[in-house]
Amino acid sequence: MSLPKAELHLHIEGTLEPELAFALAARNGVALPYADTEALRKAYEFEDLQSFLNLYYELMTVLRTEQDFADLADAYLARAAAQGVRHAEIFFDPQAHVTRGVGMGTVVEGLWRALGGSEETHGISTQLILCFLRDESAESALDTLKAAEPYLDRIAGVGLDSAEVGHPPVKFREVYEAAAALGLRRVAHAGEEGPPEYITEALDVLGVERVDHGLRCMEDPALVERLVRERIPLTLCPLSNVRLRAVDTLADHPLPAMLDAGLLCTVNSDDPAYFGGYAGDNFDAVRRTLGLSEDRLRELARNSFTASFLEHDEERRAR
Ligand code: ES4
Ligand code: ZN
Repeated sequence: MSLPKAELHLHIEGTLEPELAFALAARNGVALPYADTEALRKAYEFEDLQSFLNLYYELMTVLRTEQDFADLADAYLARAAAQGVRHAEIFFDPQAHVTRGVGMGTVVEGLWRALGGSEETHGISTQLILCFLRDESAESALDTLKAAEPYLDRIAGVGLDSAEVGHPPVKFREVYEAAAALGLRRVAHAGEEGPPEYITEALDVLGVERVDHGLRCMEDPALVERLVRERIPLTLCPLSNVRLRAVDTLADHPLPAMLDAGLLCTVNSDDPAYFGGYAGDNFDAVRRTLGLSEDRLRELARNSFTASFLEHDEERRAR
C-alpha cells in the first residue's frame, strides 16, 4: 500500500535489520551471540516491552561510527520511500550510545549524513526527535539534553521512551521544561504498557503536543473525551502492539473504536525490523485484519500529516 503518508513513531535503532546488524558487526569487529541472521530472527519472540528492549539494546552495540548511523538511516529511508512515506519524524536514543562510548556528535552527525539530504535522495522530508530513556535517571536526561545543545539545529523535539511502568512522566518534568525553553517540541510515549494516568501526566506535566501509543486511553472515557476535544494526536503502532502483547491479536486492536470515538489516530511502525513491518505494512495489516474502509485509510493518511510537526498546534485545533 503506498498512500502518501507521514511516519511519526519510528525508532531509528529499531530499523536495524539482521543483515545490516551482521554487516556492521563484521565491519567493526563486534561479536554477536547469534550464529547467523536466521538465528537472530528467531530471537525476535518477545513476551513484552522489556524482553524486546533487552535485544534492542544488545544489537545496538554494532553501531559505532558516523557511517554506521548514516547507513542505518539510509536503509530505513529506502524502505520507507517504497511504502509511500513522504515525511518522517525519527526518534533516536542517544543515552543508549553515549553510555557505551559513542559520542552525541557521532550519532547526530552520522544520522544527518543520511537525513540532511533525504528529500533529494529519497523524496522524504525528515526531522529528528531526541528521546530520553525513562528507565535512566532524571539527571542523566538533563546531561543528555546538555550534550545535545551543540546540535540543536538538527533536532526538532524531545521524546520519552523505553520501559514505561514505574517511570511516570513526572520524573522528567525538569528536562521537559528545559527542552521547552530551548524551543524544542515535546512528545512522549504514554499508555503503551503504562496506565491512562501517564497519558494525562504527559499532557499536563510535560506539555506534550502528541502522545506516542496512547492505546490505554480507551480505559478512561473522560480521557478519550479530552483527547478528542483537544485534538491530541496518538501515534499508534498496530504490529508493535501485537508483538509486544499490548493486544492479544491484531483483530482485537482498538483502532476502529478509537477512530469511531473521534480520536486523531495515526498508524506507524515503531521498530519495523523487530515487529514485522514498515509503515505501509502496518496500513496493509489494519486494512486486511480490521476491515477498515478506503475512507478510513485515507483519514489515517491525512491524520499523519495533520499530526506532524509540519502543522502547528493552532492549525491542528482549528480543523
Ligand atoms: C520502544 Cl515499542 C517501544 N516502547 C518504548 N520504548 C521503545 N524504544 C524502542 N521501541
Ligand atoms: Zn516507540
